[in-house]
Amino acid sequence: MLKKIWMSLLLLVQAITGLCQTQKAGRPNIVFIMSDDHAYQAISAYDRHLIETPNIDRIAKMGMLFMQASVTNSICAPSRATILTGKHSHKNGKIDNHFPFDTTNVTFPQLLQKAGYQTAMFGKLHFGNNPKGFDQFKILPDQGQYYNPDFITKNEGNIKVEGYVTDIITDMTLDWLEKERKKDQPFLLMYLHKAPHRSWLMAERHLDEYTNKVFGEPTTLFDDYKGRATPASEAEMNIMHHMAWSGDNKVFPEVMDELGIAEIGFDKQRYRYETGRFTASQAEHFRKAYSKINEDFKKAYPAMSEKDKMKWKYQRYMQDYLGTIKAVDENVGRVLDYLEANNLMQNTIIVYTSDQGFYLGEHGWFDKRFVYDQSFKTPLLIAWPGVTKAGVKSDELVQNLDFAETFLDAAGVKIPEDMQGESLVPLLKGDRKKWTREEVYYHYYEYPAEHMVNRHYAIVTKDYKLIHYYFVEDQWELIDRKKDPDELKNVYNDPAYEKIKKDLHQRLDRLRKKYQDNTSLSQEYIDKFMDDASRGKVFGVSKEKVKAIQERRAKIEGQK
Ligand code: SGN
Ligand code: CA
Repeated sequence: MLKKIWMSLLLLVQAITGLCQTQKAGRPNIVFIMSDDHAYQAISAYDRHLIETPNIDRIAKMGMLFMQASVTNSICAPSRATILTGKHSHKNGKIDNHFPFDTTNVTFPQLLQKAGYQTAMFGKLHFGNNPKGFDQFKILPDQGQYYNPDFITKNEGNIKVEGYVTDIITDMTLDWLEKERKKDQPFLLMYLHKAPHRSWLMAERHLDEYTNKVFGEPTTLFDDYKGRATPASEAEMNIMHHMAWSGDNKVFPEVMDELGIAEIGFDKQRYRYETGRFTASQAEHFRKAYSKINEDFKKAYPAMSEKDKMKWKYQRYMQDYLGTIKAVDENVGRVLDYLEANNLMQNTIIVYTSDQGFYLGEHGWFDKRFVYDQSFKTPLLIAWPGVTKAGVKSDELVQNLDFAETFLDAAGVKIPEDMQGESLVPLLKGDRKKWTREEVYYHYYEYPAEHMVNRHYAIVTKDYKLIHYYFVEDQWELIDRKKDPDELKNVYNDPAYEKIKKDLHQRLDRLRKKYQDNTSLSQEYIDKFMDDASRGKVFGVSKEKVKAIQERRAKIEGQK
């Protein structure tokens, strides 16, 4: 009897070690976690002053925290296209949120799938079409909804799920890991949150806590946009002037009527649309949580100065935005716990990132799009237990352009020659000498569009940014990143920077040649975009605005 027990124990130990060895030696699993508009300022591994995110921080504790990770084009769908294709926007064709993604592009999930990976995607994609190369997917249509969201699914058609979006995406992810994951195959799991995207509706369980918090203001909240090229002052993303009272800040429509406040921008319908999706009990909870804020606001509003209003809106913005992040952090914790409990940590690359950064009141702004730090930079935390040392920081200039090659490299799959990034595997292995990049390239296109950020391209080094706004004006900006970390001063015409400027111009030219970007947007594309914009088909732009832009463009075209 005793012998029998010993024998079975021995067999069990052999089976477990055997399993561990195959997993260790085999190709790594990839868990790619991405949220939407998550600023690095709102992750405690980077910055503790706004929120504690203990679960996201676990990834940095297990691995590497990238301090200078950035995107090539700070907007949602283009960033996702760059991630999947390993190419700059002008090469994969997805230059803005407006036109759909070209599905003839080759993406890294397709290549991994072909190489024997099991692949799944849950959450936000925002491409206007379904992802290729996935054995399973459940994605949000377009931007998706926070409460009781709809999903487009591979096998069940379109479904509506009751509950809170961040929890639901996680449930789907855990469900797949538990029930569909094939234990004999490596997997790629893309777990993609909608939060903390605008209009910032937090989960019911966080309402009471987060609607009562007070946050420190950034020093540039009252930026006057002087000392820079004109696009900073022309952008429509100022918290005071462009954030919607009801649609964003949850002032009840009847309170606005009572106070005679006009809604800002095109968001009049949104509050009703979003809250219209609530179940009766969700609606009641929401009402209750925001009642006190509305009551206090009603009393305070008549005596509020412009400055007071800005301060009030900033607090409201932070409460809601950070409230949505609380649920992201909790849910990331659930997934990490699952990986741990199921012996999946050892041979898995875990990435946490965002599709871009976000302004949390810096320069008085919300939203992104500019190459100025808070939107250009994006959080990036990577754990690869057993391969990447725990708790290290990297200052290298890595980009979302590098993911595709990193994952293919880690999986031992041949990297297509036309991909434009670099594998991060050497950095993750601690082999810094193999990493030689000293500058990165940026190009933002979506204009005229919501938030009205001019088209621009730039070279960014650790010390400087040289930026060219070219579409309606011909303007250059030079930022000294070390001396002016808040990016308040354009030193392009300062004689002290003459040599630096010349050098950066040459490097920018070389970079544009290397990536094959010549900026001359095809006339056909411009006509189509402007035509759509003037017919109200580009979200957030009016006919009048398009006309004014056409006139300014005609002027600079005439000057050429
Ligand atoms: C929506 C938001 C914008 C945001 C874009 C793009 N407006 O249109 O504020 O810049 O998405 O965001 S909203 O009133 O509809 O919330 S992205 O992350 O998808 O690129
Ligand atoms: Ca985004």
